Amino acid sequence: MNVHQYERYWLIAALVLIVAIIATVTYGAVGIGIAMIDDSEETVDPDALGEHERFSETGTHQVGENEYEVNVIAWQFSYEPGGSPDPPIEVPAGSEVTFYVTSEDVIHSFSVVGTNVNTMVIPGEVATMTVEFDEATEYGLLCNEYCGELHHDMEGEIIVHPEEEFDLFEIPAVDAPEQVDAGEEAEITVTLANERHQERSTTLAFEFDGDEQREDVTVDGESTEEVTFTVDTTDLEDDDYSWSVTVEDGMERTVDESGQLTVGEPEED
Ligand SMILES: [Cu+2]
Repeated sequence: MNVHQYERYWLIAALVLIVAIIATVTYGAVGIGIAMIDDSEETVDPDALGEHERFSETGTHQVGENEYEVNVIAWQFSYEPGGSPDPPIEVPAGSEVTFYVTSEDVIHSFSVVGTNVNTMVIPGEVATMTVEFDEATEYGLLCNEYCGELHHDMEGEIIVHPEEEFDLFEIPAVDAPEQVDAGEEAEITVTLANERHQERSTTLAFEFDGDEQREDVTVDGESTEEVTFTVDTTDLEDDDYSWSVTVEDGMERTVDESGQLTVGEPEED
């Protein structure tokens, strides 16, 4: 069969186009790391996130030298953490961060403004993304899926701190008496946990009845230190006094605990 030369050119051009289209679609689907959320991995019960191993501990956790995991719950109409009333998501620069995001109500999205981090967040499913943050900066967080009447208010923030300023302090326990007799000393022992893998230093500020005591503490990586503050009640009248203890970490995060101390006989109701 004789095929005209021009016809042959057109046949070849059409074949090249078909191959190019298939290659482009395949690359877009699997080559650049875009994935659909599916239930082949972890599924969660959106009504019981408080009991879930991962989502009962929302926030940033260090899992390796420079590796962190951030667990986030999206809800109508904010992110926990990330959006109000929760604090922003905070991670250190020079780190590799894996986000695990789920929803407790309807479909949302987790989109980091100005980056290609953008995923749908589906109740029952866990969206997972690993991102490298090289520099200290701030990113906005947005919901791109219409999720209800206050969808336009659904936003948050990711703060990337300089590595040397990044702390993960917690106060897991405070041992404090509820009552002391007038003239006695009261000892308040604060347990400070450093959840970073590196040794970190900070200052604990203890406030009692308007007086402040400060104590510098250094805590090894992944361990705790106990700091005891002593209150002298000699010059105090019988009354209820409140105390608070605050960790002054390198960030604007406020980690604190507070309580009450009764000096003298507790008042009868
Ligand atoms: Cu939303």
